Amino acid sequence: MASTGLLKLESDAKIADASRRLGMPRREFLQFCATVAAGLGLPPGAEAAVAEAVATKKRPSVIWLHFQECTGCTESLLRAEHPTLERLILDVISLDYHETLFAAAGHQVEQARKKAMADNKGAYVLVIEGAIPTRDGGIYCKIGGQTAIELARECAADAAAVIAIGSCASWGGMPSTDPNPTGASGVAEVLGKPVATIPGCPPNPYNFLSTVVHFLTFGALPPVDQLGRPQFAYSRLVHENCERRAHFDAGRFAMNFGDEGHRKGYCLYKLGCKGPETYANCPTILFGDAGAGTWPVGCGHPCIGCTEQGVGFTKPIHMLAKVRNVEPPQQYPRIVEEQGVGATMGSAATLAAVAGAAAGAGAMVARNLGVSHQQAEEAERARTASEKTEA
Ligand code: FSX
Ligand code: SF4
Ligand code: F3S
Repeated sequence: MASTGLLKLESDAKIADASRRLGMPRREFLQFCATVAAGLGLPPGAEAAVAEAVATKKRPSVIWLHFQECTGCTESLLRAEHPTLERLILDVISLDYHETLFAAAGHQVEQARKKAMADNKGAYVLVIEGAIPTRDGGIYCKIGGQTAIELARECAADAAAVIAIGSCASWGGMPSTDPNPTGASGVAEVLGKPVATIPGCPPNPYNFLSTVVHFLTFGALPPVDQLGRPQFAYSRLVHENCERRAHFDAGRFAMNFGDEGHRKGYCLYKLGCKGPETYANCPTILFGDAGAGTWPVGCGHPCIGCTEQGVGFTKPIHMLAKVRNVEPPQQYPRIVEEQGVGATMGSAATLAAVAGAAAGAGAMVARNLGVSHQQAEEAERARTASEKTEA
């Protein structure tokens, strides 16, 4: 436990109640709050405020609309490997309307939405998943007789905050791919006002949870960039924190899927990795709490730029990325790294708490190269030798 504020809370009755409600040990609950606070880039001490807010504040009512999408955003929230995440998400919010998760259907559900909106007028959070078709009067997506345009406008009118979750809702995403027959558009464009966006296809559930926890703790959404993306999650290029970055700098590239460089974990730039022009914290926080390597590049696939308008679903996968802020060097230094362990949300929290890191603390965690070039060579030699022995 890194902070004295959290240590004091360990024996607090409110925290005990919240831990019981969530079915997790108190310490785990507090550590998770510290992790979220660090991921948000909050200053030291804020983790106690986050824990108190999650434990005691009235859960904000959330109206969740689905338009043009694959429901992957919802699936990624609910299918997280670690049960804590989905439990926390469902505990910190009161999900009063969600078409996928509601057991009821039809008029009953529409009434539930209207009631939640009336009961929480001006205080509910509207989450929109999916793009909004705008062509031909918006007829390509209708729910309960209303177009997605009408529903989005009606529900946004009395919302305290609007969050566009996923790339579809953020900027059109996959449904807006050329020639975009339905005129699929992002939420901000249709509402004509800025909204918070959490792009990604699907987006990382931690980024949604952290955004909601910020709202719960401070009554406002976290600071965002000019595209509405929370700065704590989208201020760094994937390329800046990628575990294969040392290979990029040293000029070691996979040239084909399955070739020697690919098997050794070399940089995927020449296979079309869009990490150098995509802003997201994927390599820092990973996906699904399932351990090291659980993100696209970690699994050996180039980043397709799923968070980035103009890159994901627009640029062909094999096309070389524009290297935004670091040009490839003319000469490559020899780099020999120690074996790294990789950063997790937990280690980001510890680092932030110890160092008192400010904005983007989570994203600033530089990951060591998991396996150095030398070690990769040795592993390859050992693998070849054992294959020969088996044969
Ligand atoms: Fe799918 Fe969501 Fe992609 Fe879109 O995520 S994972 S198509 S961003 O709106 O459901
Ligand atoms: Fe990682 Fe892709 Fe950058 Fe290579 S190009 S270092 S694989 S983000
Ligand atoms: Fe998407 Fe690239 Fe992250 S494809 S999930 S932004 S690594």
